[in-house]
Amino acid sequence: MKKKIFSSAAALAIALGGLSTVHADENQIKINDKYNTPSYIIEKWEMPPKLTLSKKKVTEEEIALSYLEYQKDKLKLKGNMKNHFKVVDTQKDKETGTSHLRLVEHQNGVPIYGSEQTISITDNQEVTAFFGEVVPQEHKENLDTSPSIDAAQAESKVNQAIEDKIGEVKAYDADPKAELYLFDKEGDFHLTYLVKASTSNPAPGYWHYFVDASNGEIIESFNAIDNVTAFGEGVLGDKKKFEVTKDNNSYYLYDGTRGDGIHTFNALNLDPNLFNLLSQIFGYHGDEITSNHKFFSDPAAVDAQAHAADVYDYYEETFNRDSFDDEGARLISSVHVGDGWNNAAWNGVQMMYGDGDGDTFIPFSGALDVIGHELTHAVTDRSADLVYQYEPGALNESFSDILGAMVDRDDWLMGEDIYTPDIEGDALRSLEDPASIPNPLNPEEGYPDHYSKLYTGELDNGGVHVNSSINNKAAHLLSEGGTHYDVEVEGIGRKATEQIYYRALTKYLTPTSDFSMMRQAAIQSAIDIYGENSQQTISVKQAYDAVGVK
Ligand code: TI3
Ligand code: ZN
Ligand code: CA
Repeated sequence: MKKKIFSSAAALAIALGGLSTVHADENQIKINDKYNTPSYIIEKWEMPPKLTLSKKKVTEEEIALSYLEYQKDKLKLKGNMKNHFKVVDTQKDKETGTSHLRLVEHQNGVPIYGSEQTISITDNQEVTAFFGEVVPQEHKENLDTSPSIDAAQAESKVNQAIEDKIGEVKAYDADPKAELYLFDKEGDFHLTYLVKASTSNPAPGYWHYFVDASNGEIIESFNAIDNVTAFGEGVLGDKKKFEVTKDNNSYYLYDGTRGDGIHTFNALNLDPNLFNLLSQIFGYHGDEITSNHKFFSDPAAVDAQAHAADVYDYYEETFNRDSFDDEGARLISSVHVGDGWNNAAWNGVQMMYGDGDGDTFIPFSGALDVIGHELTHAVTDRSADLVYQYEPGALNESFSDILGAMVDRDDWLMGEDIYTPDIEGDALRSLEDPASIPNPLNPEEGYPDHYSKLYTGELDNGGVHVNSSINNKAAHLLSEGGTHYDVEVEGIGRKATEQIYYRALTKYLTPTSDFSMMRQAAIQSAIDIYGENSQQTISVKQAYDAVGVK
């Protein structure tokens, strides 16, 4: 026995804790508030010699149980420690020779969920550390430990609950398995079946359900999917970080941390019309995009995933909206739609991105404002639901441009990042100066910036991508101010502007709303938020006067 000169604190520790080798300066103990039992004990403890007299070499499990016996008052337990603890794992540390045992506390043979302990034993059979949580005798001795329902009943209950949540599960990745646990729900122990189930379709999940074994009720559930941050290079060669999921040893582009998830697929250059059909009718999105490491090498996919998360966060932070349906709907994107397809779209179910021909466009997911634009189409579908032609259609496009520009933050151009890679500074559309961009329906002119210049033909569903510019210009004037066709507008900034348009879209407008209703909805929204006589309300009227909308 190695002895030291005891400090008074060590002497006290011995007086309280009984006999064993104690090194004063190294001893530490922490007691948890919940049960008043140790969270950790650091000390050096050897098994008393009388117990080691027999010829047989003692096992590590025996040492651990003797140690627990020695600490049983602190652990607030009675009886044989063999009935309270089961060793579930032993790992021997090659360098130090120390064995690390993992134990689970039991009552009447039923494990207590979360009540686990680790005990470290050196190669000369000294216990050096205890960590964990122990539920004292008095909290567990009267618990009912015989189930009234069986495992199969619990499993079918959970199967139903998962399908209610994510839809029909055709095949589980591994059969759901029920295990009996005592589960502490807000301070009360319940005898439960923990059912774990793994799914990849229709939604990825590693589901954990606790089913009360006395009545079959689900008392707790969560999705313990393994989320990790991955990396990649975007379309513009910039470094991106985004959330993915680990499945066995491969990673795939599913972010389970936002709403019901963000998931990106590869459409394998399928024709846009065919892909659209398969997507809408069969729920086909393309191939899963996987990687063996945390680096993803498809720039279009990297940006689709990262930008969808950015737009999700924008809606959540700016409008407290949980995805496009405000109920966390999953954001699904497919990249590589078509062969050099020069467009992007929301098809009512998901986002579709072309790769561009490389000349006029590069892959559309590379531009944050494009993703903002597309997801705003989804928001519009779930709110004002503006019909996609003529004036309501132009407003539909305009909301996508306005909020897309807001997500992108510091410019008033649309698609500048993916448009004509060889030409600097140009864009598909400009909210600030629509007339500076050639009108695709009439290349002699720029986009209209006043109601008197409304395109009245039938191309492009009645000019939805062209007439949108009239409302775009009003939004720009409202935010930044300026004089337009001799009408002066005082700017109220982006923050107030986005709130006014979002409110108009989600609270006032309807499928057939036209420009004049848009003006009134914006006024009404400004009054709601800022008051009748506010500058914001006055500025809305000035902005619509300036573009000739009454
Ligand atoms: S829906 C949206 C997608 C997008 C957003 C694309 C932002 C780029 C940037 C969109 O505006 N698409 C454009 C679009 O569909 N069209 C217009 C119509 C005709 C006009 C257009 C303008 C396309 C300029 C290409 C270039 C179309 O292609 O049918
Ligand atoms: Zn659009
Ligand atoms: Ca932009």
